[in-house]
Amino acid sequence: MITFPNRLAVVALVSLLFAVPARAQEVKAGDLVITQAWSRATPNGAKIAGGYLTIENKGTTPDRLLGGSGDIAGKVEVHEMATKDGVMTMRPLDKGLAIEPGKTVKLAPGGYHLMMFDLKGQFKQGDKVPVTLEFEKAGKVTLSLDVQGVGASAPAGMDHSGGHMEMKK
Ligand SMILES: [Cu+2]
Repeated sequence: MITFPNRLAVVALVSLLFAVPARAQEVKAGDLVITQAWSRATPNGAKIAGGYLTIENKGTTPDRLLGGSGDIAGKVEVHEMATKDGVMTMRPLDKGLAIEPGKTVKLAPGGYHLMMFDLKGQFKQGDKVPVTLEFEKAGKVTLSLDVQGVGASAPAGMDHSGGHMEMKK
């Protein structure tokens, strides 16, 4: 016979197993709708990680993603990545990333991304890492990044710890 608390434990375990990748979080901030916020598991001792998300501007005025913050990182910046002369380069967007009205901007591996520096701990698959984003108009928005596996959606050689990366100031 299964007692009630045990049954609860089984239900909790099952929902934990199946809930991780399935339910995409949707966060609204003013006219902005943010979905698919995720990151990747980091190697032990890693000090940097990328963060990815999709931002839709349903309003009629432009907004800008200026940066972010979080307890998990000493610093959170908005970066742009591009290939120049066969070398992957990335640079911080000092003026932020424009989110034009009626448009959807995707931060994804190989393009725009959040860059988290000075990590306070390891990201493990299944973790939900809270970060606070700062927009020029929508203000501060807290959401959590769903941590995926180490190689998730990453084209080869595009991770930040790779040897082909150059930091541009
Ligand atoms: Cu970067």
